[in-house]
Amino acid sequence: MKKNIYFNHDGGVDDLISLFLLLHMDNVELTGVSVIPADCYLEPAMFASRKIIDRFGNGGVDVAASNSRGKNPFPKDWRMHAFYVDALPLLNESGKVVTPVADKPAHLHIIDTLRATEGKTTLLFTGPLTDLARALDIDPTIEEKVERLVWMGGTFREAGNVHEPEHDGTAEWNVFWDPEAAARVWASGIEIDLVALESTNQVPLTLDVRERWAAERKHIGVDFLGQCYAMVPPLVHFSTNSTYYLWDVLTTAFVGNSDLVKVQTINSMVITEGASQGRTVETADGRPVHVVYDVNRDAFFDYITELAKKA
Ligand code: AGV
Ligand code: CA
Repeated sequence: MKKNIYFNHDGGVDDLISLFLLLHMDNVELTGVSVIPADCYLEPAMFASRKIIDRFGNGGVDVAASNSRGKNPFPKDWRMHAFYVDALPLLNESGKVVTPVADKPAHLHIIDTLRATEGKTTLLFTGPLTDLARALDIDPTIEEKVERLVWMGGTFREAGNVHEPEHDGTAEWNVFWDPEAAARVWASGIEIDLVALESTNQVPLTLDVRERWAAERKHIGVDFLGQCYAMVPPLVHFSTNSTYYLWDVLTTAFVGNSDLVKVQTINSMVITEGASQGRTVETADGRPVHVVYDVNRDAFFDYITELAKKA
């Protein structure tokens, strides 16, 4: 049986690769896609998403643009990545874009798509939760149509990945961009699976991975992985602020194959104010979230590379 998946992403290299991989999972029925301009610019991320669906999908899915705005903006350098993916010759060979833009903004598209889909849907979010928070405010009854939320976000470690003035470094970026949105979703009854930095730290982009994709580039999908991951900095000597991990790709792989990881339930809350805003913390009376804290790295890279070979 296929699982219904609705995918909301924010146009980073790993967000767009996630979309590509979802289109190749036998056990996934992709019901809708939306793009939020958090770690991207909206136009190139919309075009890249539609072109990826054109090239690798088989129709029937549209892409909604978000009009949500965050509290703490992403660095411009990172937001530029969507332009590079959108410009890849592989995605522009046909000279046209067929996949339609939805006639509603993302948060309303979520409501409509959940309602129009038979049964329940798993929400896969690889950017901030703003569109889901807004959807819940407008129509809280959509909760009954949600199987669970799988989110790339948060960490329960001392060290997050936000290195910004006026912040203490304890937050993960997708929470930090809009902490109130995360708190709103925490206040809902939706089951949450959190692919946190605990596990994504174990899947940095490294040179051996790049070399593997280069060696297997005769497969067009593996070449696509290699071309995309040529745009972002790998981990070589030590991790810097710009070092790239396969954050969202791990989250998406978890949707396709939960055997790759280990999960633990933690009661938690989201800090929305002050120097730790965007931090997720464990508290005894907090709401339970299922935290992916460990991954079989080799099995993960094998899984995504094999998926890419289906392209
Ligand atoms: O915090 C990880 C999230 C993921 O959804 N994003 C990137 C992934 O798409 C933000 C981010 C943190 N560090 C980054 C990020 C970096 N060095 N480059 C680009 N984006
Ligand atoms: Ca992302």
